Amino acid sequence: MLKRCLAMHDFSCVGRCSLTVAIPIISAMGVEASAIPTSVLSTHTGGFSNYTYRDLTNDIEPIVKHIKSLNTNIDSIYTGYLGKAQIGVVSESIDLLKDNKTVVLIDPVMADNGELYPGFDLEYVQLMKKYITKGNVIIPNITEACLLTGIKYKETYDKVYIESLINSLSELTNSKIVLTGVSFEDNLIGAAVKESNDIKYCFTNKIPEMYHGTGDVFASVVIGGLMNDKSLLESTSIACDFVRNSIIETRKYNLEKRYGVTFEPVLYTLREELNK
Ligand code: PXL
Repeated sequence: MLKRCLAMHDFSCVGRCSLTVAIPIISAMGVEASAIPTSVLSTHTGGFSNYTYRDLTNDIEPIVKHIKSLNTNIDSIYTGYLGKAQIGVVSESIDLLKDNKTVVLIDPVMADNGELYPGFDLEYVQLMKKYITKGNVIIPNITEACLLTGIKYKETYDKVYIESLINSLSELTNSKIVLTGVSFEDNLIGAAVKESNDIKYCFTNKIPEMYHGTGDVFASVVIGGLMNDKSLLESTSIACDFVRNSIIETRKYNLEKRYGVTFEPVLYTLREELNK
């Protein structure tokens, strides 16, 4: 049977991120993408102003109850950007919908480049700290890992620093950890993966440009890989290369970075990677 992934994120109408990234990527990887939009924004909040915001918190529970009543398979649940008031109900939704085989991937979306995103505060960080214990896999970037562990954010670091972040995260949750945005050399970037006791790394060529939504692209590929029975390390490696390929593609069009990466023309590479 085709696997089904339930993605719970906001829906940003313009500016590729969250559900407009998760649904096509998960689908392209041969996995059914179901989705619960937790809010609707006209654009994401990074680099746009005057965006609209419709909170759908009160719709989540009835949607989840109906889905539950269908007794259908939910092979994975993937959550991303959430509002403060939503973490509780999303956490309860996971409890209701999952069984002992469901993979729960939590991306603790709240910060990047040493700073919280607009609208997030330290109270949110505390809620996220508790919420990540629900995950089988968590996928923070370095800034998010620092906020969760209380370790000071650094722009230049070594392996000891990265591994102390991961080990401190392991004290907060039993989940597997993918720490994104790790770079020890100018020309390479990737992720550190802790599946059991040891920490492994995946790297790809670094393209020195920051686009919006690449964290969502990355995590969507990871859950797609896992749903294709790839290991966490293999899925992370596919994600690293896919983000790089998407950025290379995007540069051809010279678009504003806030519109996200032009991943659509390279979606086919995911099938190739899965068939390897
Ligand atoms: O890409 C993460 C994300 C998702 N959704 C919204 C955002 C952001 C990051 O800023 O603003 C609405």
